[in-house]
Parts: sequence; structure tokens; C-alpha cells
Amino acid sequence: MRAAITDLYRIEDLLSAEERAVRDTVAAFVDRAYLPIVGRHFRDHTFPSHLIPQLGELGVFGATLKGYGCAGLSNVAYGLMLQELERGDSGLRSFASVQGSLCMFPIWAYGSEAQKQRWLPGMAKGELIGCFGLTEPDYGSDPGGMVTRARRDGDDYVLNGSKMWITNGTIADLAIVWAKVDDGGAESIRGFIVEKGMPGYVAKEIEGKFSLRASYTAELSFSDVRVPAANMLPEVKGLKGPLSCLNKARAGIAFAVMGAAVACFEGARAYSLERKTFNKPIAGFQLTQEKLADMLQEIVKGQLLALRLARLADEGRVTPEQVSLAKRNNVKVALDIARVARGVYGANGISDEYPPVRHMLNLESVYTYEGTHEVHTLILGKAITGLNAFGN
Ligand code: TGC
Ligand code: FAD
Repeated sequence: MRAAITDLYRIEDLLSAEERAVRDTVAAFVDRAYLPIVGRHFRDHTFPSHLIPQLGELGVFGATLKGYGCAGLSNVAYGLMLQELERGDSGLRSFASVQGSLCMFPIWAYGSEAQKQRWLPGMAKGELIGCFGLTEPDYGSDPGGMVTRARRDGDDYVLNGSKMWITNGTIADLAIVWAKVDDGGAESIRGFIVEKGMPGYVAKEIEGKFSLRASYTAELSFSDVRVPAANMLPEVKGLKGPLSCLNKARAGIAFAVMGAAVACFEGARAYSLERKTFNKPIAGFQLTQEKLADMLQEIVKGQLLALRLARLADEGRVTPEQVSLAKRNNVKVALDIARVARGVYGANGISDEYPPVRHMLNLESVYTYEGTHEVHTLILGKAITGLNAFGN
């Protein structure tokens, strides 16, 4: 990254001038507009919505998509943007992941031309906000078991069910909702664009989170919501619809979480050089140096992995197993780094005056969402052995 010690392996040299410029612009935005206020938002459990149009101007939303007002950047540039956002807070990056990879991408890839024209330009600018409803109260890791149903009735579908743990839910203008429909005899999962204000659609903020407090997370409920058939995504059927969106979002996360790790590493390094015990800086003790060396080692490895993954995506050669390995590894090491960094701060490490505990708590969510650590283990296990260990 920027500071020389963090970029021990000159990953900088592997980036194009455009990629570096995009990253530096987002980094400056995070430093100037976000870091001074994130602590207050985390305390108050609020998201700084006033920054959304500025993120739109930076081209963050749907950054890899072409046309419809989107920036059409490489996956590497997008990953670098997300890394900087997550250096600020996972909540800021979550907002961008959901808007771009989980809401704009399915409309762009599977929507009708009318749907693309109607939604994408406003979403790219941040004037319209999306959320993605796959998880249900009883079906998280196993979304194929979902019970939300859409029944055809004339020119509409009638939607009933609920979705749980939905990022941006309470501030969203539209929700991409995945539901089972009776599709001429066979049941099939389809995506629907459910609009704010449709009668019977309610989004309720989930209270009591210790993680991702600077982000909104909702329960969505649908009670006989009439959704025009024209709001169904026409070009995809089955679980591969939502799972293909998750490939994009998970790859972005693999890149992004290294930003949280860097924030923790840089903070712990600076603090350990300042803080003295037994008459010398704690950075001078071998045990502290081992912690810093471990952190740096895992950051370098994680960044190289994320960069390779994004380059493969740019070449159209990425596989879900590659995405799972990178998401699984990088989130785990970022969480470990945040925990160790928190310890380096001693008692100060539990205060929100310093970033590691906030990142640590956030990363507990990242470890769980977009496929839990265990789900990614099993995806890899299946790829390695050919045997499915998910269920019966
Ligand atoms: P399975 O039988 O394996 O597959 C069903 C169909 O889906 C296809 N498929 C994929 N397609 C594209 N990409 C992938 N990664 C795919 N994986 C599978 C598959 O080919 C098949 O297609 P077809 O045509 O033959 O029908 O499905 P399964 O029911 O056994 O489930 C597999 C499993 C467990 C891996 C999957 O369900 C899974 O990934 N579960 C985890 C769920 C998850 O990640 N949820 C995330 C919700 S969104 C979220 O967390 C947002 S947080 C956002 C933020 O704030 O940043
Ligand atoms: P469960 O599926 O109940 O799993 C519980 C535990 O069992 C986990 O440790 C899991 O790994 C383990 N487990 C499950 N199955 C197996 C198995 N076969 N073998 C071994 N272990 C297993 N979802 C959305 O759709 N949209 C969003 O925007 C969204 N945002 C989120 C934001 C936050 C802050 C959080 C925390 C979650 C969000 N989610 C979202 C939901 C998230 O994707 C789910 O929480 C996740 O998929 C796991 O589902 P679950 O919580 O129901 O856990």
C-alpha cells in the first residue's frame, strides 16, 4: 500500500497508473471525509448517508460495469477502491459492495433493457440505493431452502415471506429479492425488484448489533406485496442468479479486508513506537516485533492473493473456488490481525478512540456474511475431493 513498510513487496509496481490514481483518490476521500466521523457513527449506530453522492462521483458504485453511467474500471481498480473504503470501516465498504455487486450487477447482467435504463444511472450516482435480500431467518448458509414465495396473479406477482440481516435495508429505494415461484410446474428461484413504498413491504432496522454499527442492517417482510411482472429479472433462473452476484461481492471482499488489516497494522506499529513500558517503547520488545512481523507477512500474502484473483477476473478466468479461497483466507487473517493489534494497544485497545476494536468487531460479520468461513471451507473441500459435505 502507500507506506513503504506496508508495501514491502512493491505490490505498487504491479498496478497501472490508472489503478493507482483511482486508489489514491478514494484514499484521500476516506482520510478527509470519513475517518474523522466514523467513530461517532459507530457509537450512534448510524451510516453517514450524506457521503453517498460523493461516493457516486468517485465512480465507486458498479465500478466494473460498462454503460449506464458506470465507470467501467478493472476488477483490480475496483478492489483497490474497496480496500481503501474498508481501511475506513467495513460498513462503508459493505454499502458499496451491496450497491454495486449485489444490486447493480444483477440488474445489469439479468435485467431487461427497461430495468437497466430505469435503475442503473441513478444507482451509479448514488441517488438510488439498493439492498439484496437472499438470507431468511431460517435459511442463511442454505439459501436454496428459502420459503419466500412469489405467486403469479394477472400482470403481477404476489410476494410473501421475509428476509433477514439485509444491509442497507431501511434506506433502500429498491430491494433485489430472491423468491421461489411456481414456474409452470417446477419451482424455481427468481429475482424481483421490490420498490420502496409498495404496500405490504416493510423494512425494520435490527437493534443490538455489536458489529457493523456504522451500517444499517434490516429485516424485510413481504405481506401480499404486488410486484409487477415487469419487475422480475427476466434473464436468470435458479440459485445461480444470487450466487453469481456473490462471486463478485466475495472477490471484492477478499481485496477489501486487507484495508482493515492495514489500518490495524499501521495503528499498532505507530502506537507501539510511542507507548513505553519498562522504560522503552513496546515496539522494542521481541514479542511485539513478532506480532508486527506476523501482521505484515499476512498482509503481503493477502494483498498478492487478492491482486491475482482480480487479475484473473479481469481476464474472465476466475472460478468460484478461487474466490472462496481468497475470501476465506483474507477475512480470517484480517480478523486475526485486528485481534492482535487490539492487544498491542493494551487497555486502550478496547476503546473506540482507536480503530482496531471497531475493525475487529466488524470483521466478525465479514467472517459470517457472503458465505461463512465454514461454507467456503466446504466449497473448497468439494473442489478438492469431489465430495459434497454440505448436507445429506
Ligand atoms: P448447488 O447445488 O451447489 O448449486 C445450485 C446452482 O447454483 C450454481 N452455483 C453457482 N453459480 C454461480 N456461482 C457460484 N458460486 C455457484 N455455486 C453454485 C450451481 O451450478 C447450480 O446451478 P444449476 O444450474 O445446476 O442449478 O447449491 P447448494 O444449494 O448445494 O448451495 C451451495 C452453497 C452452500 C455453496 C451456497 O448455497 C452458498 O454459497 N451458501 C452461502 C450463502 C451466502 O453466501 N449468502 C450470502 C447472502 S448475501 C450477504 O451476505 C451480503 S453481506 C453484504 C455486505 O454487507 O457486504
Ligand atoms: P447459519 O447458516 O445458521 O450458520 C450457523 C453456523 O453453522 C455458522 O457457523 C455456519 O458456518 C455453520 N454451518 C452452516 N451450515 C454448515 C455446514 N453444512 N457444515 C458446517 N457448518 C455449517 N444476507 C443477505 O441476503 N443480504 C445482506 O445484505 C446481508 N447482509 C448482512 C449483514 C450483516 C451485518 C450480517 C451479519 C449478515 C448479513 N447477511 C446478509 C446474512 C449472511 O449472509 C448470513 O448471516 C450468512 O449467510 C450465514 O447465515 P446464518 O446467519 O443464517 O447462519
